Amino acid sequence: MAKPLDYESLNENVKKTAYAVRGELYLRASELQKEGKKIIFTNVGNPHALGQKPLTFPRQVVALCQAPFLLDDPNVGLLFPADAIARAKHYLQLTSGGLGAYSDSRGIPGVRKEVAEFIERRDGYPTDPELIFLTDGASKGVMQMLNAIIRNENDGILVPVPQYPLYSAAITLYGGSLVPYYLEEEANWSLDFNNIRQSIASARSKGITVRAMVIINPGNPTGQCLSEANIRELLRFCFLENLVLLADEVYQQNIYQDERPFISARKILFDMGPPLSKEVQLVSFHTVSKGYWGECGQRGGYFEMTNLSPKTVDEIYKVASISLSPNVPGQIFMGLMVNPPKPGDISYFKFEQESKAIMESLRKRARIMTDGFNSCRNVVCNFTEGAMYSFPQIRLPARAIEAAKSAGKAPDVLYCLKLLEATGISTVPGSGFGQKEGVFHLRTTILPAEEDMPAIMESFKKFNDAFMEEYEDYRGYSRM
Ligand code: DCS
Repeated sequence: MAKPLDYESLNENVKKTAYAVRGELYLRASELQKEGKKIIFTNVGNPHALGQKPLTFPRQVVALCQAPFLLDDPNVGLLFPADAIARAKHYLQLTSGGLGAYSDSRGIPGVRKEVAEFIERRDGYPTDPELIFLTDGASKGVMQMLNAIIRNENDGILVPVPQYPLYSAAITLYGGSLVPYYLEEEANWSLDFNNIRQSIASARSKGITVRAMVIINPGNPTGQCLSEANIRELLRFCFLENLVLLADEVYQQNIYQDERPFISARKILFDMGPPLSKEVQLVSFHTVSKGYWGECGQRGGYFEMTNLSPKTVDEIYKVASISLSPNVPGQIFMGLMVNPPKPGDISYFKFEQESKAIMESLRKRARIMTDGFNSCRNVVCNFTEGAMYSFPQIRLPARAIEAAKSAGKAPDVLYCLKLLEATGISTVPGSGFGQKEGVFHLRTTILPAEEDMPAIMESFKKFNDAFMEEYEDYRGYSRM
């Protein structure tokens, strides 16, 4: 008889869950690395792993919080600037026993207040710290909300395709149904409401109750920044269709063009006024993992809830309490991110200098990468307007598609595996994010060091053009 934790008797939802960012390509890359091959890990948006240096000020503050005895050292002022010392004392006072103690399950009240002040400065509308929960990265917040929404397999969540697989994975894990809506690649990955209406209608005809809609803005893996008009229409749509909007805004600092600055869904909702501003349920997510912080390993995040009833907030609090407390150092990083040094502070100049240098370099890298892809045979790529990724479409020759079929692999997986073997560049095949039938992509981050970028793109081009040479024949390509 199978034991409870034997593979055959595991929870089926666990077995069904797929997460491509650490999938087949990643495993093969790790193997090759063990064999001594140099791998360029562009499969995960993990900036520090690719050499990005941490910002000085937040690390000084957290170092002091972690080692509070340094604050009693008479030489502390020689090692740390006075504003970092003051801020460390501020956070230590907000905790009940320092970084080694659990906090409230929603996070430290004083940090939630700093987040609320940030949201008000950003949007021009106040919020209540009681509606903000701190989490271990945005991922945990997304999972908590999906868990609260999904009741059974007939509950549907509208998710953009291509999407970041956290959504597909968590929906499967909680036993709900993913209802895909396709982003329009030809229109720079924008939302097409006719298409969304069709998705909803088709789900309903199968007995699915569509309850929530996810947007990722700026987009992962697609890199687009949604226009204000698009988000307004989206909010109207959620209002009419009675959907809670889950706004994944973790890349709000990562903007590489000036035409469409980031505007939060929450600001647009309040700008629209009643009845929408009082009715549409919205949960917005943010993190310390992205932006010029890139502090992925610290696991800091928050979500903010708009138009949720106090009884619902209490239930979400109760469930958060099962995990006792989000990671406390992560909470302090969040406090620092939403409340960085201000003009006049001792650390302001250095902080500005460091953060601007990172942003300017990311902007250049976004350009080098998109231009590089567009210079390759049978590759087309929208400009990375925001976030951390490039998502080129690869027009695969019919013969390459056949070769993949006979190897029992998806065609884009075959392409990415060959790319990895030939160049060491570790990407994620588009099929891991979802894409239209018969169309192929790959995702790479724009995070390798700026000085390494031209060589990486050259090596990609060399591989791609040779691949096309090898597989092209008279029968044509996958469609655009
Ligand atoms: N939402 C989106 C859209 C993301 O891309 C990520 C991480 C998260 C949420 C969760 O991040 P944290 O839990 O760290 O806050 N992106 C992954 C990716 O695609 N590559 O690296 C990580």
